[in-house]
Amino acid sequence: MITLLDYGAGNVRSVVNAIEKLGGRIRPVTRAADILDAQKLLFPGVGNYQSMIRILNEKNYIRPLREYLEADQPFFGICLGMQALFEGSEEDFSGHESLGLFKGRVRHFNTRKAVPHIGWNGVNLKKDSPVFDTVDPETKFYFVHSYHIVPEDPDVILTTTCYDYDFASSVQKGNVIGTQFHPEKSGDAGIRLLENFIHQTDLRPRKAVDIKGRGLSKRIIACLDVRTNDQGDLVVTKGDQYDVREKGDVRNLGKPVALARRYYDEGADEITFLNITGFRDFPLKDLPMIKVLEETSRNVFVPLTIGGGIRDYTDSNQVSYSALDVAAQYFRSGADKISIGSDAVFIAMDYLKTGKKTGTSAIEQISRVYGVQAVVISIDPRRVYVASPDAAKGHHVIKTQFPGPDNEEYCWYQCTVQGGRKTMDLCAVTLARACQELGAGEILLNCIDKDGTNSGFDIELIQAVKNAVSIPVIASSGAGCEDHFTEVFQKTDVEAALAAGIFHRKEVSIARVKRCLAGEKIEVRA
Ligand code: 1PR
Repeated sequence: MITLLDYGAGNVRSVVNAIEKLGGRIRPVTRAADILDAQKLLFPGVGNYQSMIRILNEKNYIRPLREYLEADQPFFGICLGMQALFEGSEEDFSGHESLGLFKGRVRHFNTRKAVPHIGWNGVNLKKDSPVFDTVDPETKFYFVHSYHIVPEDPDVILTTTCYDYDFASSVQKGNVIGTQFHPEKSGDAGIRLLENFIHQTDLRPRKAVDIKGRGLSKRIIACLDVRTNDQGDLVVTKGDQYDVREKGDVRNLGKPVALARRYYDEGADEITFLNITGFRDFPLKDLPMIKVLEETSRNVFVPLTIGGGIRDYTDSNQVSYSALDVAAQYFRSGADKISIGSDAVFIAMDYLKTGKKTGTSAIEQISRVYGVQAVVISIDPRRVYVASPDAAKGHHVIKTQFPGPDNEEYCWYQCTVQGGRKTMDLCAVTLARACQELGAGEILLNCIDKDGTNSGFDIELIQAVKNAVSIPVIASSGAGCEDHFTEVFQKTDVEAALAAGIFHRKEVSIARVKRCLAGEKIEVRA
């Protein structure tokens, strides 16, 4: 029996699904006494350290947790669940009591690389621990965090990972284990780690070792644009420059859950669902998408992002829901990140007009509760050609290598909302920067001109946005062959590339893309 400490933030569904898949049974902690009764305690934490520690204090969990840990009983802390073992965090200004089992604090990444550190990275193993039994040393695990632990005692370090510099990526003392990475999101290797935890009786490390792992991978993301067709079926569709109809009908490329499973099996590093008509529906009434997440997360153990319709909403009975309510439902259903499209444009325009953060926008609220890494901004820009920089009226201008129809040498990228139906007086570069300031953790950069064309990513757009922000950027739209992925990673510093059409139509497999990248010495997850 595994006792699960769920303090109510983020996606614990995947952990539960993984344990149940392994034949383990879960008992949730509902009162402090359940902690002391546990045989094995699993503490998955996502989001914000301060709100986690506040909740642990409010529920009077600190004292029983300390007692449990000091008795060297089996414990597995994931992400914040590991950070909580230390004496405090730079993310916490409240002065609340932490567990303090290990000496040391949690610090923000001090790097010029993109933060959050998101993606599949290797580990250097320092101890021969039963939890790593049967795990290939070249294995990569999924990380998503802006803060990392700095233990005072090097003896507690189980693994280190390199992100610009080496940091402690997991710890172990006796039967108490904590990982910064998410085993429940790390495919088969992560599942094996959890399996070792639930099935081994003695988890204590046997001896010191020094086994080197690999570096951070560029991520390959499969994207599923989902909507209801005219017959009322929820289908994966795909547009050409956002037009998803062919001879009047919505293109039907398959079922969302089955297709996501296929991409997981084929080695996708992440899967993104975009509910493309979410701008006119209300997600909390749109139960099929919630069901899609619930069913997908049962068998798919890589990160899931969901977008479409995430905004404040008042229903016909005048009941109001916040974007935070919508996001919370998605996280509970198995999503790891939410993606905001149209609403991000409105939020950014308000912010740029006043120069003030209200603290109430969807971006600010969701990142405050769930952490910046949980908030992706999906940008849908369209290229606008101009004869001179002045004609762009203050928008970020690019001197393009691909002149316009009237030989214009300059262009800017205009934001759109409602799936490209409405253009706005804002450019993609300014939107990305404003959203980062408001607390977004990643940019999903589409391009309407390129979408579905198979002509390659828009390198000029991608370079401009990547240079403007310090959060990770996912290049999207236009992939037509494996060389396009090589091109985008060689010509820009993006952390990930996303494609839809070529994967749906089986023109190129994810494995082939990765083989091609590996051949060009670009680090990928095998
Ligand atoms: O505005 O918050 O409700 O979110 C709606 C979301 O739906 C946005 O993220 C928006 O990008 C997306 N969306 C809306 N309409 C469409 C459409 O296609 N008609 N899809 C749409 C966006 C772009 C990518 C696509 C890549 C790669 N699709 O998702 O997967 O362009 O395609 P390719 O590899 O085939 O070229 P909100």
